[in-house]
Amino acid sequence: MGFLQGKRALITGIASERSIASGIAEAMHREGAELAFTYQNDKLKSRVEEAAREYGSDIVLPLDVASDEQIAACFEHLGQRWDGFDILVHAIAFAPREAIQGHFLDGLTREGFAIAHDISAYSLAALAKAARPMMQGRRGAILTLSYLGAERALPNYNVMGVAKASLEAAVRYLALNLGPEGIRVNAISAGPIKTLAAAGIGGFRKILGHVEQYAPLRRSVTIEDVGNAAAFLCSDLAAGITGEVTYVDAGYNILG
Ligand code: 0WD
Repeated sequence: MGFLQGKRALITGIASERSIASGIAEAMHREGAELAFTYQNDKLKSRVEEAAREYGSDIVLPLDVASDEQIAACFEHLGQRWDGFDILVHAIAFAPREAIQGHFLDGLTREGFAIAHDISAYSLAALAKAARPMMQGRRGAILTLSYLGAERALPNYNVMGVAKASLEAAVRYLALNLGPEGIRVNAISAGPIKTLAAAGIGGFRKILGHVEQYAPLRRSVTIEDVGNAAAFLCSDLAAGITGEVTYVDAGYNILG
C-alpha cells in the first residue's frame, strides 16, 4: 500500500510531461493518492486531460491564478466532486521574459515586477485561502516550488529571485497560521530542470552544466527526484515538518 493511500491531491502547474508538476503527479499516483488537476488555459487543456486520464482522474479544472473569479470557480467546482481534500500542489511561476534575462535593472518595470509577484508568490497565498475550507480537519499539506535564486543573487534570475523570496516568506507565514488547523505548508527548492518555464531564463544551459559539474552528486536533478520528495513532504510520514524549504538539488546549495 502506498504512503498516500486515502489522500486526495489537487495538482496545478502541468504544462507538459516535463513539468515538475508531472513528476509530482506520477509519484503521488504511485503512492496511492487520488488526483485532480488544473490547467492554465485552453491551449493546455487537452494535455492536462490526457495526463489526468493516465492517472485515472477525470477532475480537470481551468485555473488561471491571475483571476480571482477563476480561483473561486475552481474550488467551487472541486467541491462538487470532493467534500474535502488533503494536498495542494502549487507549481506555478511566471515573469515576463525580458525580466529574467541579463541586467536586473535593464529588464525591470513596475508591471513586470508586479506580474512576477502576483503569479509566482501571491498565488500561493490566494490558493491556500481558497482551499482552506476544504482542507479542514484532515492532516492537510500544501507544497510549492522555489529556487536558490530566492536567497542568493544569481545571474539572470532577477525579479523571479525576488518573487521566490516572497514565496518562501509566504510559506513560513502560511505554516504559522495554518498549523493550528492541522495544515502543513512547505517548499521544495529544486535544482535546475529543463522545462518550459526554465527555457525562459537567460543562460539556463550554462547553469545546468555548472550543476552537473560541481554539485556533490555530480548530476542535475530530475522531475522524479522532486516528485518523490514532494510525495513524502505531503504525506503523513512528514507530519512533523512545516514551514520548511527543502533542497532537492543534488546538494548544490551547500557549495561555498
Ligand atoms: O529549473 C526548474 N525548472 C525549476 C523550476 C527550478 C526550481 C523551481 N522551479 C519552479 C518554477 O519556478 C515553478 O514555480 O517549479 C515550478 C514549476 O515550473 P516548471 O515545472 O519548471 O515549469 P513549467 O512546466 O513551464 O510549468 C510552470 C507552469 C506554466 O507553464 P508555462 O511554461 O506555460 O508558463 O506554471 C503555470 C503554467 O502552466 N502557470 C500558471 N498557472 C496558472 N495561472 C500561470 C497562471 N497565471 N502562469 C504560469
